[in-house]
Amino acid sequence: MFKRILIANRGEIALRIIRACHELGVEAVCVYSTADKEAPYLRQADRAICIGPGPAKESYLNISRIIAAAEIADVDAIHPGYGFLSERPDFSQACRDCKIEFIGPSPEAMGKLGDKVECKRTARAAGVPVFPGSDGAVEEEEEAIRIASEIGFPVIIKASAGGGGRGMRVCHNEATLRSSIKQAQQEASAAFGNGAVFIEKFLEHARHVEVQCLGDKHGNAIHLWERDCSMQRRHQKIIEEAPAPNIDRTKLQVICEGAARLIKSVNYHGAATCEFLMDGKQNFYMLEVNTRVQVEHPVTEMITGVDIVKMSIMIAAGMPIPYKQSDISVRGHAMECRINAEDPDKNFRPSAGQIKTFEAPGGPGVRMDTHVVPGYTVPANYDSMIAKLIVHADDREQCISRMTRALGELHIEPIKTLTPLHQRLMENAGFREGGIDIHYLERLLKSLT
Ligand code: MV4
Repeated sequence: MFKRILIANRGEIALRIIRACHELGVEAVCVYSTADKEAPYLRQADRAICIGPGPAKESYLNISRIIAAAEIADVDAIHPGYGFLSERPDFSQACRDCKIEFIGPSPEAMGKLGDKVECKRTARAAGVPVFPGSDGAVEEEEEAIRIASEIGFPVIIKASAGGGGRGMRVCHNEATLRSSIKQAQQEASAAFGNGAVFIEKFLEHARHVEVQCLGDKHGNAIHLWERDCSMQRRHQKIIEEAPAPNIDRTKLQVICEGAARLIKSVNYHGAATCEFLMDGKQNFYMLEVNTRVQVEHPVTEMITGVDIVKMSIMIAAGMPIPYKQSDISVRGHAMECRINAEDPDKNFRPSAGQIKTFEAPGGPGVRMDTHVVPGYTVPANYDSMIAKLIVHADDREQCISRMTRALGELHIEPIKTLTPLHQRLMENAGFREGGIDIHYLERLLKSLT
């Protein structure tokens, strides 16, 4: 096992990784920007090193400063968490060049899965279903028209280097497709330094189901079943749950096994998530692979009992995954509400400032992942997520009751948070029936104004 790890992140995930380190008997070194210098989680670390000012580009996104801190602290490995540098092959490569273990995939595996065209090709080869569309990148207008006439409208143009909803265009007819293709290439080139775009069938009403996977350095790959993340707004998930409600388990098993096969086929090391869309007939199509630990990993931890962050560290240290696929069973139901410092009544405007009252819920089946304490000031520089409230119960109905109870115990003042929205959603009939799609929340919010 490593002696010392540097955590190239901040906030709740930095604290989550500190905790995993300490349970493994590993020292945790945090880096921080001046905007985070008073953050109390830094005192849980064995050492904290300032790497620059508040703007992320000058601190949490600055590879040379983070590597310098890693050299000064003499760490064996770096955990990137999520966001920031976590999906950057050049960061994984910089760690390799400095003989520091990157806790996550190799730059090669990351690059292969991060490129959507390449990822789709790899998925197809592994027998994982993807949307019908172009075989690779689309160069010419005529080629795009030919493919669209084969698969039928609507189609979606996506940037191969895009992801998380960036660089996409939906086309409902030949005229818009013709006028969009060159624009999409130019936009992708400007935004990602890679103008490659591809086309696939566009699915109007879909659920977002993703599969948690782990791969180790001994050729083992397993899945930890799925999560449903359909409750989202502008590509920001706000509620995630596991198992995904009202889906045939046999079908899910096929998809989960496919996801594990895919990450095995690229010799993947660490935690990965394969994202799928599901249509109204329970057909699945893979979208992309996230090559990191995700925000919503706790819901999977609650239903499987597997510590995903600990696993990511053990795998990087060269240890085999201590589970066979048949060891992974699902117990009960788990749900996560993201507590963002945003005002849901003011178009989700960020609500930064000092938190005076912070009372966290507790009791059976309740987990609160947060770095916030009373008196904490939410910096304006970063993501607005300040806590994740995760609950676990025997079934979905009891899980919703437990979440309702826990939300009632959560008091954060005077800043605004998503808490009242979550309380309404727990009472919402459509949500309670478990049949929501990726546009549900936006439709609901529109109907309320
Ligand atoms: C799609 C799609 C419909 N059809 N692809 C958005 C994020 C990126 N991962 C891919 N995305 C989508 N791809 C096809 N062929 C709809 C979306 C999409 C979406 C997907 C997951 C979660 C939320 C979403 C919100 C809008 C659009």
